[in-house]
Amino acid sequence: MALDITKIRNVAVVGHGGVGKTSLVECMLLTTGATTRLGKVDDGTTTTDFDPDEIKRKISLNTAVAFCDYKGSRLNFIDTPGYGDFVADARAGLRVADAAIVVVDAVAGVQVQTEKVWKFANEYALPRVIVINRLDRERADFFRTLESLQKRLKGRLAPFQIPVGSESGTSGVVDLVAMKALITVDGKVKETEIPNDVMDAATAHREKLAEAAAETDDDLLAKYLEEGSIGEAEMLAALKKAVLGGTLVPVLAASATRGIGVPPLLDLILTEFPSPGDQDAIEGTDPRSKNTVTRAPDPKAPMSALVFKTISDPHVGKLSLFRVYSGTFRSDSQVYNATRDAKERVGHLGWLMGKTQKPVEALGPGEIGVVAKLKDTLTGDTLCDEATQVVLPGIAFPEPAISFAIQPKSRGDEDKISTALQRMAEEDPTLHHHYDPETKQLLVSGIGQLHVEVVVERMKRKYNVDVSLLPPRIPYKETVKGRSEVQGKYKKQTGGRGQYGDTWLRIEPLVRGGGFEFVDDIFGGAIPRNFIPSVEKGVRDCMKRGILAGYPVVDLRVTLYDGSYHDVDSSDMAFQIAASMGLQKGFMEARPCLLEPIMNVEVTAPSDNAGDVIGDINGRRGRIVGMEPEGEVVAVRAQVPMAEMLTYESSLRSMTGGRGGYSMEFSHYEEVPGQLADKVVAAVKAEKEKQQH
Ligand SMILES: Nc1nc2c(ncn2[C@@H]2O[C@H](COP(=O)(O)OP(=O)(O)OP(=O)(O)O)[C@@H](O)[C@H]2O)c(=O)[nH]1
Ligand SMILES: [Mg+2]
Repeated sequence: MALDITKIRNVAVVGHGGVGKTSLVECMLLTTGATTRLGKVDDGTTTTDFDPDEIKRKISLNTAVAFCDYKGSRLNFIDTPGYGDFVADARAGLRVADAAIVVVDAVAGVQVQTEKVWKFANEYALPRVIVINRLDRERADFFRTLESLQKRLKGRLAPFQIPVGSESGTSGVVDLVAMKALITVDGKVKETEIPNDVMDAATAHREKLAEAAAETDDDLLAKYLEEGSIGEAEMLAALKKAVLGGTLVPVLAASATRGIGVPPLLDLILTEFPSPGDQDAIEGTDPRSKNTVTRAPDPKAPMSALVFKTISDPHVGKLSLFRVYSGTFRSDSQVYNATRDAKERVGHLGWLMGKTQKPVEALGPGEIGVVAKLKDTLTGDTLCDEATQVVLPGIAFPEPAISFAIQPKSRGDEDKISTALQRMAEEDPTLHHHYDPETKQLLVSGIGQLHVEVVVERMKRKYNVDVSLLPPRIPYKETVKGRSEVQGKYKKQTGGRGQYGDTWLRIEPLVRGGGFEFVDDIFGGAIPRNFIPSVEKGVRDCMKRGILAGYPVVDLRVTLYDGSYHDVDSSDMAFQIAASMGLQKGFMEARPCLLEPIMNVEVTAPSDNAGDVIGDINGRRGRIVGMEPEGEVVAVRAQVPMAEMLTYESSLRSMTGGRGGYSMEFSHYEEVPGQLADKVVAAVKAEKEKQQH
């Protein structure tokens, strides 16, 4: 039997890195009796940070799901990573949730990723609650943080609780709806009267909450103005409407590691957050007719489910985490992957408790589950009945921003590496890889340096291949700024048949991005027609190999305007060699130069660091093209040579105390300034000589 849809809550836990999301989920699991002891991130014992890489680094790298049963309802928690490199997972988690818990740190307040996940939650119009966590820390301040939240996040915020005590003396919270204190002693929560020292603050904030509730409804407002108060039940109902409509965001106080503030959070999830049954039917596309179709959250509707996470493990195989949107998904059945037009055999379905699966016969609408060993299914795919097909809106993933070359530590591991990368890319849509024939390197691209480092570690642990990470070879290109006219002549007389080819070439630059043009300007048969393609081939091959420093030549026009031949000794090969010799000579006479890739870079940093960020970009030969203040954060847009961005991640981290973030993408090619170009050329020569010895 599938669960009762009105008794399900799917909640994504999101926020900046290290604010206590995983710890909060852990505490909710213990409080509801789903677990019997409180796991700790620092000991590597939490339910949702089970991956060995997570345990080692003490941060979440993947979305994980855990559930509990609380007061007769099923709560599914989607614990998402907070670090910028893994934010795609947070977005996918929000996509399948019906509501979000946005966790912020009581010292740091709003941070870069807080704003990012806030925007994602807006995109999916999710009701949400903010939890100000880590209140027991030194310098933690609930009210100051609340103020900064109010300034930076758009939306009306209202505390539903305020803390009792401060910093290490934080002992509990005041519930402003019931006007009671919940004090935590030895991990157990006791209901008491409101202590005197927080009474004034409690009364003032209760007043504000009552106002916020009253303002949702004209009748209620009239009553409030007349009587000066409204009852608890009325107030909760009014607040629920505002929370569901997204016009009000409750703010709660917590210390996840001390078990403070958690029971009221659980109650709020039950009373204020929607169940999947409250959602409208989801819209999708019928892949055959291309018509828009809808799927209602009804167990009798045709089945549809969206895969939001794939975990691949060499031992267990592939696990697909999904949410059912309509109908009933059954174990031991066959489903249809409408995104890829593929049938899938389904074995056992399960509920997820971190890494543990609890087998279940069937999953109804709104449920979150896992299935093992689907053949073709990837993250973002829709599974449905084959007879009633639908493709649900997928999940948008960010493009990689940084690339590294990787090199096997032992010879012959190349095949293992590509298998490993293939598998890892299946579970991580933000991981790309390709072989670059220009630099002869295998490139791995990801969202940031940490992302790629984690990939390399995972490759070693899961697939048993050890690779080293090289800084990527910058894909420079070569071109000319001037013109030249040269003779390329190849003549050889050794014993029997000789070799003879003779060409005259004109070399000119094309506009940036102009590529290559070959012009045949031979009149009167100076070179027979059948050898002209040989000349072009000789030129092209030589351009591919590079002349100045071994980088491909671009933006060039080569005109063949004269030459001579020999009846017996001329051949295809002789003309190829002659043309290549001519180009090499002519290229060097036409003011050759190097081109480098320029990137569009967008940095977000706290306004206080704007000066440092801009100074640093200037120091990297960057051009600032725009700057927009966004609250206390500033967004700086710039164009910077790729060669200067290789170490940016760690510089930005230290400049901004970890609060800055950036993204970049390729823009165009530009000439490398003379002195730097000389250095690049010299380095290539040195490398070549080293290889020859
Ligand atoms: N003092 C204190 N420490 C906390 C609290 N909550 C979490 N921590 C600690 O803060 C650190 C980060 O906690 P996590 O639960 O891993 O935070 P997270 O938000 O899941 O981090 P990521 O998933 O990596 O983004 C750990 O060392 C926790 O023990 C709290 O309420 N008080
Ligand atoms: Mg975490």
